[in-house]
Amino acid sequence: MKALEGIKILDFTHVQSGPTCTQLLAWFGADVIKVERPGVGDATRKQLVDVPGADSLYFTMLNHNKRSIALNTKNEVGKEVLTKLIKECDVLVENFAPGALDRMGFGWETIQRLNPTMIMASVKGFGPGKFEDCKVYENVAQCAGGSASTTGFNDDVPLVTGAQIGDSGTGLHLALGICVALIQRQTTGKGQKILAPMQDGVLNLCRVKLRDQQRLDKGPLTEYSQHGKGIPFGDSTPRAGNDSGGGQPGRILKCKGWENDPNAYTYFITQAAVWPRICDLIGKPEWKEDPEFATPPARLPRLDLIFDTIEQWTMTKTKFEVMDECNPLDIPVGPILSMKELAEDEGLKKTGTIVEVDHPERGKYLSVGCPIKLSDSPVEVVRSPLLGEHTSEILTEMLGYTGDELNRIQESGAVG
Ligand code: CAO
Repeated sequence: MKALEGIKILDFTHVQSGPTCTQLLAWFGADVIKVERPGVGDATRKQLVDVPGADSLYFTMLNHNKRSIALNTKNEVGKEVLTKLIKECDVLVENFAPGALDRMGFGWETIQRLNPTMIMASVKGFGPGKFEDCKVYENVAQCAGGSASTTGFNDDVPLVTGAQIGDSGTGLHLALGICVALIQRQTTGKGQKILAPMQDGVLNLCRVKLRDQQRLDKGPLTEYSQHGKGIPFGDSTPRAGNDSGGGQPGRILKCKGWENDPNAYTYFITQAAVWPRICDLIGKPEWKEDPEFATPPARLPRLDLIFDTIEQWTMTKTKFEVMDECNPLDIPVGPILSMKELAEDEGLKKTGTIVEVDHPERGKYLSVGCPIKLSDSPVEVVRSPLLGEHTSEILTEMLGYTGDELNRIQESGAVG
């Protein structure tokens, strides 16, 4: 028994944001039916191809545990099949460009009329307003949601991050919206419309930066390195480099081997509670009592000196030795782990966060499994479907088409 067993999801998603959401729902046990254009499919199937002729990793890593029906929803027979699917399913998830579903003839009013209990969940780039008609990809959302203006160093250009907070982040937001709408439906008996705009999702994840924007009105952000360097603040939250976003100053520091290894670094947090232990560890016991270093406010203008001194110590250790020495002392540190190191991490493999999946076209590959662990709803990662792999079984077993009716649909060109 899985948490979402019995829930049928009509999955009109493509690229990354929507598929992230429906993959999670599939992992929690929902029957996710991915609707794709016959002969074409989700554009990512053929993007960044590494094995000629096979579905790309981009596609396979975002579409596990789903079924695929190849259906032309702009063709009359295709619309007939889609109408049946809408009546049959609990949730429709989509991340088309604004207006695409209306142009297809399946806007919210139509869906509600066909199935009043259906939940319709959408990712769009922007919510209602002047940008609502824009197409949006990951980095546009990172820029428009406040992430890029606050990422990077204050003397350099804005930066986008490697974490796909616009796409996968919004997919997560949407999945939560769907789960709570399913709970609300148990009381109301009605479906509802859910919108997760990517700009809003990114801004939600940048909440602490809006916090700092308002603190800035009251004076300089003293925990930012630029304060210690004497660089004046402007009128908006600046880029904070590798400063920690909270009240405990932190930095990325070099470790042994940094000259040749781009990831021989550690994150080091000078948490106030363990300051005396940090002083002993780095050979500066006198800083424990020195009024210039003993308290957090006294340390703020001296963070460069403090972290330079800590770095003299971390440079004598590998990033893992830093962890080994700091963890028993409760000093929060974190090694900068490369993708190679994560892919080889036995602990992550054991918990199912890194999984090996076998695929008929491409063979074995690694993927990120479900990062949310439910004790009563275990996840087995199943390979992504080939385009239209489940068309026949969905038409017959789920929609009940047989005989002449089935032949008519199959011969119409609406399915593949
Ligand atoms: N049968 C027939 N037609 C289909 C179909 C099917 N099964 N599935 C999709 N289509 C059609 C759509 O109806 C649409 O047609 P119209 O433009 O004529 O209405 C067309 O395919 C293309 O859809 P699209 O506009 O969504 O796709 P795109 O490649 O042009 O744009 C994207 C992609 C991501 C920019 C856009 O979908 C978007 O802005 N989505 C919302 C925001 C979002 O999710 N962005 C993140 C994507 S991940 O980085």
